[in-house]
Amino acid sequence: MQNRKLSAWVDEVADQTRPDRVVFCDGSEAENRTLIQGMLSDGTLLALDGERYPNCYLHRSDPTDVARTEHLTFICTRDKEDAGPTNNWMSPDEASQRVGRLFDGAMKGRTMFVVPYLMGPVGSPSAKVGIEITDSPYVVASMRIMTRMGRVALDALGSSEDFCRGLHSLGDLSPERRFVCHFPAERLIWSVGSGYGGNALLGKKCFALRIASTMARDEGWFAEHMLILGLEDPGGRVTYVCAAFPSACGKTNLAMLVPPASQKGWKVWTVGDDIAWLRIGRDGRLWAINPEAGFFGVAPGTSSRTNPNALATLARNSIFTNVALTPEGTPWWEGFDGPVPPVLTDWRGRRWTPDSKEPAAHPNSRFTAPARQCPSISTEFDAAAGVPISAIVFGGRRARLAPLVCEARGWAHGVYLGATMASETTAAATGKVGVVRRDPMAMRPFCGYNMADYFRHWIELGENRAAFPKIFHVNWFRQSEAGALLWPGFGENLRVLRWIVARVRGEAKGHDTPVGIMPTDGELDTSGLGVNDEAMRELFAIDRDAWLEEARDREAFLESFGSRMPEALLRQNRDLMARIRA
Ligand code: GTP
Ligand code: SPV
Ligand code: MN
Repeated sequence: MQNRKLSAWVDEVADQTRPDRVVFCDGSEAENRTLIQGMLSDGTLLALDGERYPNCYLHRSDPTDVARTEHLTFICTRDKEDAGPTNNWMSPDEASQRVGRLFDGAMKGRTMFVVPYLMGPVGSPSAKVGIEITDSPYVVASMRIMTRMGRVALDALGSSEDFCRGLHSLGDLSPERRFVCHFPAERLIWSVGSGYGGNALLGKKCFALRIASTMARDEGWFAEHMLILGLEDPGGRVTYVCAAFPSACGKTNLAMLVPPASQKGWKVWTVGDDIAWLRIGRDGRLWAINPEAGFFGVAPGTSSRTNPNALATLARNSIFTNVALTPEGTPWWEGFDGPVPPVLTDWRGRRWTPDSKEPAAHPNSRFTAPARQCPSISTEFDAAAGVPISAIVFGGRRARLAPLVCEARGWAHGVYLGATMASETTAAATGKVGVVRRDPMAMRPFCGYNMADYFRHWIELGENRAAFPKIFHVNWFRQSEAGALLWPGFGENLRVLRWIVARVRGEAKGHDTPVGIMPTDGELDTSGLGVNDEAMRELFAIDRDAWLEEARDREAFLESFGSRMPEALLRQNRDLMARIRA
């Protein structure tokens, strides 16, 4: 191996973890075939029906290990304040004692894989190299789909010492000995005791968000939990939009949106579905790349009605985790096309019938699929410079309060809308589902430093930048008093995207309300939508008492950060209260 820092680290890790053998992954087809073969023989993977799902596999994770574990995720800075009140903190010394030791001999009897990977398009000045050392072949096969893995990453690295190190071991999978630790100062990640998604695929949330967000703060860019899409109008002009929604709140679906028949001539192109790295271009605009190469998408709810592009993407070369299995050997989940099969094997491998009490697929079951297979993949997916962003959209899952769409009055107000965002919790993380919590910029679980400093970074980077994107807030999940969804969502969200783009281009007037700018009558195309006027009114209704309560809660949230909270955001909240009272 050419890279001295890398070989020294690999030796050091092998000395500590004591694997039976060390494999340097090159990302080749042959290497992948050998890995898959091994996993098929030891039961880590099950082959799916090769006719309908060529080169597709099912993996069942440990039943205690099915989602990110935020309570076991730590930021290990010297000073606790630098992690901030929204992160768990552990001192680097304590991490060495409590977590570091769990790697001692952890890979005995196992193979240690060294996985070089590139986050971002080959040749992009924004791309970054990571190295994950892992004892999980499932992680290796997943990283091969989710990143540009192997040779290509080593070539990009050369002899440079600039790479993010991630050490991962399945350990004994015991939740008592499960930790995900981040050392931003050293660009180092330790993950032990979990083989699941964001806990184990260290290029994703650990590097591309938690570590990268600290790099972005230091270097003047953004690492965000955002999808990237291009909206093409009937004239062929494409406008690029980023959107940050919390986990399992609709990023993948919006990124792959298929316009309904009524929206003739419009098209959505997918650049990314989960993470965006944004830099200021020479033209003063914000340019985004998707650091990933695959989708780790929520399976339940994915159907040819909601997301046909996802179904087409996952039909080959994909790994399914914790979905149910039909007797024909095809994957199944709640919300899949067609009638519910009379008998299935559930995500834990047990016989399941429609009378069974629990869902057949785990609510956080996922597909891991190559992005290039997506029918709507953008021609700019591999563009080294990325795409220029015209609008940033924040959004959450809120049954009440938040309107279908509103626009910020300017950059600081937009940062405020993102900073005070709230959403009902989902199955993407362990813990209670359906509880409203503040999830600023959808980054609460993913910001690698003090979120008050993160807000300051946002405000400062966008100050006096005329070419920066406009900021919006959306909510697809508002309900009627009776508890029914008011908005059909999915493909129909295009109508909201169209208004956003019209505002960006100065083609829609909008009207001012206490909470932001909303479409004026007739600006949101509702033709053929099937939503009655009453429901449309409810989707934009502002309940003043509820909003005052909301503003008080936001104030308490902003103040919980103490003196590090930028005054500009406290002022925005006071202004909101004044406008509601007026
Ligand atoms: P992560 O991968 O966890 O970051 O999730 P995500 O933000 O990509 O969410 P995704 O698009 O996978 O959607 C999560 C769930 O919300 C799925 O069950 C979807 O079917 C559902 N969903 C997505 N968009 C909409 C929508 O517009 N309306 C409604 N009602 N549900 C939606
Ligand atoms: C999320 O929870 O936001 C995900 C899935 O995208 S995971 O990779 O597990 O973080
Ligand atoms: Mn996500």
